[in-house]
Amino acid sequence: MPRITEGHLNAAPYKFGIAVSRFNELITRRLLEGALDCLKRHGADESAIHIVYCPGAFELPQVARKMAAGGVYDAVICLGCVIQGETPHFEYVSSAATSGLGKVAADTNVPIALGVLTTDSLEQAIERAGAKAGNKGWDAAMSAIELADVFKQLSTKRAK
Ligand code: INI
Repeated sequence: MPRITEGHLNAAPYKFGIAVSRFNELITRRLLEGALDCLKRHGADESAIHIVYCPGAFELPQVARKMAAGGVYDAVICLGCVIQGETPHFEYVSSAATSGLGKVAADTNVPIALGVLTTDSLEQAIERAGAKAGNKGWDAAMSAIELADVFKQLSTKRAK
């Protein structure tokens, strides 16, 4: 019989950091609403959630690293929106954000949830921020709850 570890989707025991960028605020506000709704519906207390704003997606890894390094949060949820066409730097900003956040997760050993939309158009972003394609902020919060619990279980010694 294999030993199986699965995250329980109960947010109540955990503290969450949320880093959210202001660029494309119309969208990121909705991602934040989705993430907060998910955390609260899964039992998180408002006092266990700390929201930190930053200018754009490029800054998300910097804020996430600072938050993760403090040792306070069981997971950090990162929310942003990069839309192609708005900038010739699309590839640069989106890959700096995503690969930067991956590096933060690996370096700090704190679960980092990626809720950064990278879309071709504003319309696509709206669809993924609470319209017909769900809300990626909600999805990122779900990942954070699951990973917080998996990490807790993996770091708890058990009798053999
Ligand atoms: N930041 C975003 O979050 N999304 C974008 O689409 C975007 N565009 O289009 O440029 C963007 N740029 C700002 C960037 O993230 C930094 O905040 C800025 O370069 C200052 O460091």
